[in-house]
Amino acid sequence: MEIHAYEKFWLAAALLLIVGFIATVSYGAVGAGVEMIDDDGGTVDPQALDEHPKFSDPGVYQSGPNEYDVYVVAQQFAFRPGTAEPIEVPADSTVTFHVTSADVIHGFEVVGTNGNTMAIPGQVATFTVEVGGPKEYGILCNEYCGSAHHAMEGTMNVVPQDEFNGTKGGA
Ligand SMILES: [Cu+2]
Repeated sequence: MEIHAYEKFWLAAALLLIVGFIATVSYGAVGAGVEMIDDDGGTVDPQALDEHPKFSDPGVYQSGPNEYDVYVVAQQFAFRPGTAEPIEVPADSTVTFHVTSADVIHGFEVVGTNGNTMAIPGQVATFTVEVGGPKEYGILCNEYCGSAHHAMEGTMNVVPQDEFNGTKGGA
């Protein structure tokens, strides 16, 4: 069977596009610092967060040298901590977030980092962000959660190590 030269060309071009699409989707999924959230964080009772060892007093806990755990509760329409008081972490550290919701589904995105997850009642989302030098980051809710969703935001301050005010739990 004779295949016309133009047809061969367009077949090859279509194939190249398919390979290109698969490559960009794969890069988007695993490259570029993107970390998939799975069920590693475990579950909690959203009605009993005040009995949880960490979510009852959400905030920054030290887990090792330059390593911190940050427990965040999202609730209509604020992040604890984050909204009323900024999340404060020292520069050049590894920050693992544990995020859950006390009421409805929220989003939790640390703008400009790889930190971005849904906050689901009963579920703890865990992901790690490497922070560099001192900088102020915005935090956003990016799942529609009610009438004041547009105002649900917060701040994370990366401060110089010698200005860091310490953690909860005295670790
Ligand atoms: Cu929201």
